[in-house]
Amino acid sequence: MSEKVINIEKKDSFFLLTINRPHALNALNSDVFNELEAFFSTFHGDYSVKGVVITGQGQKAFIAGADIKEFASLDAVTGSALSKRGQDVFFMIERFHAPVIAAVNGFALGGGCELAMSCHIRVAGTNARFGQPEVNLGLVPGYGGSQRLIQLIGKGKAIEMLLTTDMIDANESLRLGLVTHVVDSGQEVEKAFDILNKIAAKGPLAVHQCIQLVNAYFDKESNGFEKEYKNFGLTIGSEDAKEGALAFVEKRKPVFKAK
Ligand code: DAK
Repeated sequence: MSEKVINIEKKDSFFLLTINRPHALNALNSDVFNELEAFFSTFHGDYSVKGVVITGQGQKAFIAGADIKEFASLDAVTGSALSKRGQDVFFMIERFHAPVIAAVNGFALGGGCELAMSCHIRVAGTNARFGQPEVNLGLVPGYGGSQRLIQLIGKGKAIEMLLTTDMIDANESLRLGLVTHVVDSGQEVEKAFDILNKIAAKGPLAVHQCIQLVNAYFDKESNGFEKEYKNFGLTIGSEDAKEGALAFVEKRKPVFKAK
């Protein structure tokens, strides 16, 4: 059996996933995808899990892209299949029932930037660098980057980043909305857990449904407004919504049960 490439630590109702291939700047190889897929398929819908933080081992790189040494032998058919597989794993992150936060420590390039963008929230350390350098290799992004970059920072800046491959630093990524917080290098994970702690006190079904609604906006098959009134009905009929209202009236904190 191959050695684990993701350290998985349980911290109360949260998980910290650390991509652990520092010799390759945490580049994404097939083992990383297998372990991400196993983790997110195991815990999807388990409301005792209230959030996940993903980071990279060390302070140099979050993830410096897909493992370049692994995809040299791919052809059009196998490459396309692998791209689809990677996209599906990143959709699992994007659709997870609880918030997934990328704590970006250093380089987030290519597939690393794509993984960060599939997370719900991104926190950057001051040494973070984001980029999509695929065209340097004669490639296009393969894990959703060409779409999510536009969603997050808009067409103009996205196309410039994709074509020039220029990296942007933490402050520029904050200005563009690619990340929502910049903290001192080394404090990314702590900041991510602060955010998770805040969200963990909310109604878990409602949190899940907010994630679904935001995703629906970008899903061409979905009507987000229709989904919103349907989800509203689901949440207001839940035990948690009754508890939320009662707790407000009784001036106490609600105790949600994900029911
Ligand atoms: N893959 C494999 N190894 C990598 C790597 C990567 N992406 N990035 C770095 N490394 C390795 C280096 O080879 C080096 O290993 P040794 O030579 O020591 O054995 C070690 O990490 C340290 O890197 P450097 O010596 O280069 O460190 P520097 O500080 O000098 O430079 C750097 C840091 C991040 C600027 C540089 O390492 C760099 O430019 N790295 C490559 C960045 C990059 O181009 N990443 C790929 C982006 S394209 C696909 C789907 C998706 C994709 C591809 C295919 N299919 C489905 C087929 C996506 C592609 C991408 O992500």
